[in-house]
Amino acid sequence: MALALLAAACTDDESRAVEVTTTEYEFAGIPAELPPGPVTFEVRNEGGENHDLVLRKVILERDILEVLELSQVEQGEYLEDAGATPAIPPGETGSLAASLETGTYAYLCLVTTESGRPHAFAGMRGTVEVG
Ligand SMILES: [Cu+2]
Repeated sequence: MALALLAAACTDDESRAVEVTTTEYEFAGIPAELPPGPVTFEVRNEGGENHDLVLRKVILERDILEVLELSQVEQGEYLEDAGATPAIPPGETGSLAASLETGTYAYLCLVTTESGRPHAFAGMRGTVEVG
């Protein structure tokens, strides 16, 4: 126990790493549950189009696709920005560091298809329970 506490105290800047891959149009590797604390999502784009990983904390529950149809201001009532990777080109990687708090997080890809809709609508979305 003492050892565990010591280890925890010494790992302030050592964040949990989650390896994520993106393809058209899905994320792989993001668990349904994560413990609170620092985490780094290492995202490798194995698809043929750009992708990103956007993380938002859920403030008020509502279907993510409905929320995405709202204005930016209205979206803020439901989701709080928790970080994002840049758009990642095919074959490349990007990372997203966040400090998770207890609650629900939504993740999604906001790169748009030719029709102008974010990839989230094509399936690149999900939630993580933190606690
Ligand atoms: Cu995408």
